[in-house]
Amino acid sequence: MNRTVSILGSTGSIGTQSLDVCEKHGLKVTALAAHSSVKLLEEQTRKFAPEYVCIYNEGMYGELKSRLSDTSTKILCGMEGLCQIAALEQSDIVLNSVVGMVGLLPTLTAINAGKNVALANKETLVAGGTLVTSLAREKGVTIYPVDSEHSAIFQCLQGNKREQLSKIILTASGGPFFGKSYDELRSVTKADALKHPNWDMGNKITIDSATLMNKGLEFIEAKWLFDLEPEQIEIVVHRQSVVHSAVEYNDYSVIAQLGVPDMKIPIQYALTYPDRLECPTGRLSLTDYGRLTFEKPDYGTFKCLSAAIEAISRGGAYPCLVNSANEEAVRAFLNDEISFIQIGEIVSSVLDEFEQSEISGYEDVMEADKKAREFVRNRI
Ligand code: MN3
Repeated sequence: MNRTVSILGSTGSIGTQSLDVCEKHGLKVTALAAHSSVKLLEEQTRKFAPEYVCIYNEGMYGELKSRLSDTSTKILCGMEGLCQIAALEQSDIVLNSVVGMVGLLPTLTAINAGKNVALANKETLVAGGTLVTSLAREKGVTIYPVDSEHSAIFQCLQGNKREQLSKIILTASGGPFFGKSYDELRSVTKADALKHPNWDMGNKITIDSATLMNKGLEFIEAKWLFDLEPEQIEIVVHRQSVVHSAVEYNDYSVIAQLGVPDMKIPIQYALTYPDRLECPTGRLSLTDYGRLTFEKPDYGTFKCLSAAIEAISRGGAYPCLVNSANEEAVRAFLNDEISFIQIGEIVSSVLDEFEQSEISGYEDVMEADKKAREFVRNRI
């Protein structure tokens, strides 16, 4: 396939799988960026020979430069490098799979440069939803969702009239603690939380899946991507992760997208849209599964989920505040500074702590982000 791609976050789980897709279908990789995994970034650079690479962690710039001194790849670093890669003239599509709020500025930069974006960085839309969607409309660029649920919805919208959509059904695996009571969650350890039943992902998103914050972030992401009211989004726990999400139209016809739980399918569709090419995941066998189940989420136990929905219903800076508070709380949990249930307590408390404020520019997002992180650090 004749398409040129830049990949931000190339050494992470989505990044490495994206490179597999590029290799399999002959997409040209023109730029790679990683946070701090110098060794893997070097390997990727040798294999794909991009024109540019960027290491976000500036302290590792020297090491990367010496490792790649025998190549012709140009080496960049920091946020400036990330943004330079996001706006490269020669790329047709920018895949953003950076972890966290850091991904927002590169997304805005790519859109501003008229690039289509394959978006795997959910914090981009959670924190800067208004900014990102209005800029994308203005620049006439498309955001292709990489997240499996949003890719499913995007796929279910193909060939139908958007204005006849009545709601979406966002499926959730329920994470490793589905069915547990709030009291039972008190004794959860880091090792328990890092085990996910269906998906193999990075640490941050695995914890977010255990707290169901991930589904809360996806709820907000869906609202922005598909221009929905919060009331039009229903979350359904579906333990098998086979139905990746569904949409309901005005005639109550429900269309779902199904597949094996493997991120390669949505990654590939985002990169090769509208083509559907062979994917190395293998076929879905419904009879191997036999039964698919659907249940309501437990909003009382999984406080992060209810907090995220409340945040987007209130609007303004609240989604950004809960997201940043969550990033800080997850970091603290992974550093053994707080317990599992404290993540939910901290994220919910942001809703009581902060007054309503509006987001009218990038600075407002940064300001809200800073305030939320300070608030969390002071509580730990
Ligand atoms: Mn997902």
